[in-house]
Amino acid sequence: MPDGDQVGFLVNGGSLKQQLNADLLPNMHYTLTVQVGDRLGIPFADYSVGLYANGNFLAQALSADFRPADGQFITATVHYASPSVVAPGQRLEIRLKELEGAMHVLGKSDWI
Ligand SMILES: [Ca+2]
Repeated sequence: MPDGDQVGFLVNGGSLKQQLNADLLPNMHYTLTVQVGDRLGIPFADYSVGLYANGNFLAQALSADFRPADGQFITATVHYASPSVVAPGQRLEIRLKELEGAMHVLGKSDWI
């Protein structure tokens, strides 16, 4: 299992949310990395890893771009550059979502 401070397991259309202890700031470049694993011998379907602020979508990584091999992990990366002006008090949130049933996402997230 790769290093990280959050671990989750998704199956049958499940989703995970993690609200961060941080608000969206202007003129920032955010990088979120998530280790996504494909459980050995079990079919893998699609997932998304999204970054949100105050419930509003900012950026995401999709399984079309980051697809692990069977029994392996891959690092999915989400980048977001915030504009020069943002409304204050927008809490950042990570959403990890399985888009189809019959898959397993093992996610670990790290902020760089
Ligand atoms: Ca598999």
